[in-house]
Amino acid sequence: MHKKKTICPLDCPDACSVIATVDGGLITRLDGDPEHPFTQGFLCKKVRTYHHRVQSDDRILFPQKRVGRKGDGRFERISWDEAWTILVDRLTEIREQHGSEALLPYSYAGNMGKVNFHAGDPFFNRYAASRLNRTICSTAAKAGWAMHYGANPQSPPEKSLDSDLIIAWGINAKVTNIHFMPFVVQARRRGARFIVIDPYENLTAEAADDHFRVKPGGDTALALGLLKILTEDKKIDQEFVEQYSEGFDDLREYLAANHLEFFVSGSGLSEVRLRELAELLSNNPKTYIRVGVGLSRNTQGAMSTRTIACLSAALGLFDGKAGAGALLSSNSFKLDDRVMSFAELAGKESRMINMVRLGEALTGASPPVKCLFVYSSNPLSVAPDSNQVRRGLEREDLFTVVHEQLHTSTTRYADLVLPATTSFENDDIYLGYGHFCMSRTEPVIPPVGEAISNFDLFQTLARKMGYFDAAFHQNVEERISTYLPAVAGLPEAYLQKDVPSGKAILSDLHGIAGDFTRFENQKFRFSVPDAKPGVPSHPKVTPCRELENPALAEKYPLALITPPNGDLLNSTFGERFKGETGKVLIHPDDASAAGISSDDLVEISNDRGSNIRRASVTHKTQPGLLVAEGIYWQSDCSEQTGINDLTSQEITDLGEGGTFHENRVAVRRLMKTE
Ligand SMILES: Nc1nc2c(c(=O)[nH]1)N[C@H]1C(S)=C(S)[C@@H](COP(=O)(O)OP(=O)(O)OC[C@H]3O[C@@H](n4cnc5c(=O)[nH]c(N)nc54)[C@H](O)[C@@H]3O)O[C@H]1N2
Ligand SMILES: Nc1nc2c(c(=O)[nH]1)N[C@H]1C(S)=C(S)[C@@H](COP(=O)(O)OP(=O)(O)OC[C@H]3O[C@@H](n4cnc5c(=O)[nH]c(N)nc54)[C@H](O)[C@@H]3O)O[C@H]1N2
Ligand SMILES: [Mo]
Repeated sequence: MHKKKTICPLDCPDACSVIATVDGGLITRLDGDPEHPFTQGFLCKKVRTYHHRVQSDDRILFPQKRVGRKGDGRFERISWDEAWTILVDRLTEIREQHGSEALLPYSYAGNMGKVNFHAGDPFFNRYAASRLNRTICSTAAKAGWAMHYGANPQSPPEKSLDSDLIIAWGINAKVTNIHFMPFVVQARRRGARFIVIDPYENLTAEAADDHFRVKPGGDTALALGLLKILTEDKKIDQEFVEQYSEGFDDLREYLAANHLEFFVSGSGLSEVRLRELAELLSNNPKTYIRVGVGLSRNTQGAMSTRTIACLSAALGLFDGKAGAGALLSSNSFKLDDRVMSFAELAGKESRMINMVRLGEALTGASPPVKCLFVYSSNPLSVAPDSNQVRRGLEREDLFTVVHEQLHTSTTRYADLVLPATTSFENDDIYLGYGHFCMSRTEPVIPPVGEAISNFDLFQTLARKMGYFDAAFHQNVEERISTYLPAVAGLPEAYLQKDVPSGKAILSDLHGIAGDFTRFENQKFRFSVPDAKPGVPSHPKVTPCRELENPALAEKYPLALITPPNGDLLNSTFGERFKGETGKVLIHPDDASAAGISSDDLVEISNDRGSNIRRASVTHKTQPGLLVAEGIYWQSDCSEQTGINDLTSQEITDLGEGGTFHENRVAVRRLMKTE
């Protein structure tokens, strides 16, 4: 028996260091690493049992080809030799007959290791395939934030230890950033207040001192209302504004030109509550705001993070004082991911397809997509408008390859399924985006069955396709060595000596993070006139396209948000809940209007599709708002839909992100339970 450290590969800000106990070649136990400053010795409930997934009977052990109809999920085992032959023949034929852009790669965050995340990029560039715009998660939030704050490193989470007020804004930290919570607990022991700003009382709000129930998409109005009160009461940090920022006057003029009532009504809160929050902020210069991506998943989502960045700056939270700060995504190391992608192999720039619009791409792109190559993603469940994605995947003339660890909702539509290793079987490097550490990892166990990593898949495929560029001859070690010099913030010592697997390396940028007094030649920009045509230069209330569409509101009276729950990581672990509908929270007023009681099966629907869930009638949500947590898989019988049958392919105001939390729907009771 021995122990070995690795890093959790899941897409989560915490990027935990995990201690695996290995006995007889099998992982028998996983624990959080007490030496990692953010993991602090504990794991979330999903990852404590992750080894059961790694060693599950459901693992795909060999390449397989489809024998039934698309969607049936019937496959037969083939050899890797046959798999390579099929791949090379089909990819060559598709390029000859339809051009290289007929190939669309589709990948996201099944594995956040830098090597494996980007492993396909050089191959697809060399083939000159359509490029995938990977916008499904946080591009809107980040684009909004960066417009005013720049790409500077943001306030480290440890700063909250000295805070008097901690705000979780649009983030369900107890579920999605659980290792932030010990900091909150410690600060509260010292007397700090912890508040949550969220449309519903999520698990984090339940544990907080107060919950401000903003309306979905109402954050811009809320933050501007707060700014108006604070500016007029002379409670903003004048010194920071004068010395370390520019453009505040434009914003001040806009605030003065609008009545407080305008912002109050846009926020969904009462004026009394807004003033309470303004008072809390002005009484607590040591405020730390943890900003989530949840508030950016609507058509004005980037504007929300823009406004919160501006509010934080006006409060002086970026002047380096103890206990003050705001964190959306740490930017702990400055990276140049292009080094991993080998863009120069492409020759020409091929067309870009937004991953949020996969449904559209598969059913209507011109020239058409003829091959979809999926790895590290489960698009049938996670991409919006699943109905259209499914119609695309059903196309007989589409050749679909899925490289996966176990059969998912998407593999059912594959022509070729290839076995993928898990991170426990790979080398990689990982960077946390909710803290300031990075780590190297080595395999904990050998590959299971005939599984290969993303990296080995694309290196081998490239050579079989006759690509002999230097990039395709690198091993993982060499790929990492190409990359590391492009990583700013990496301690010099790291490059010179061996660092053990899973050990945390703290970024050199940690000391200056979140502190404009220490950024060279950088000012916080409250107003950015030259950003992009059509984008307001300073924060401004602008309506959400679907939620605030009056014609739609008449037909579909309720709003729906679809945030994660604690059992799933996006759709990963869906295999543990096959056939599960998931719950939908509904306010008692809406429930009684529709004759719905708790535990009734209800159908939620709109023009895009429908999804059946079990009702939970509760004051945790607000009137007019349904909350459906968790992306459960569509079941093996194709009748059972997923939550993304209801979500739209509309994109955000900046960053071209997904709008998973902006949906108009209707709801009806299906049957009474005994
Ligand atoms: N257990 C678990 N952890 C996860 C994930 C998971 O699926 N499960 N997913 C991971 C991934 S990929 C990501 S990107 C992160 C995402 O994690 P978060 O940053 O927490 O984002 P979301 O979970 O989308 O939403 C967070 C909260 O935003 C709220 N929200 C929705 N609309 C609005 C709004 O208009 N305003 C405000 N103020 N709040 C709003 C939702 O109600 C929800 O409570 O979590 C990661 N961690
Ligand atoms: N309704 C709704 N939809 C959402 C969201 C939401 O809040 N609401 N959140 C969105 C967000 S923030 C995100 S980030 C996306 C996430 O979307 P995805 O990145 O697709 O995430 P997962 O559902 O976790 O699927 C990852 C798949 O990759 C596989 N995998 C893991 N590691 C590897 C590997 O090394 N190689 C290969 N080949 N496969 C691997 C896993 O088995 C899993 O099936 O979902 C989005 N979809
Ligand atoms: Mo995400």
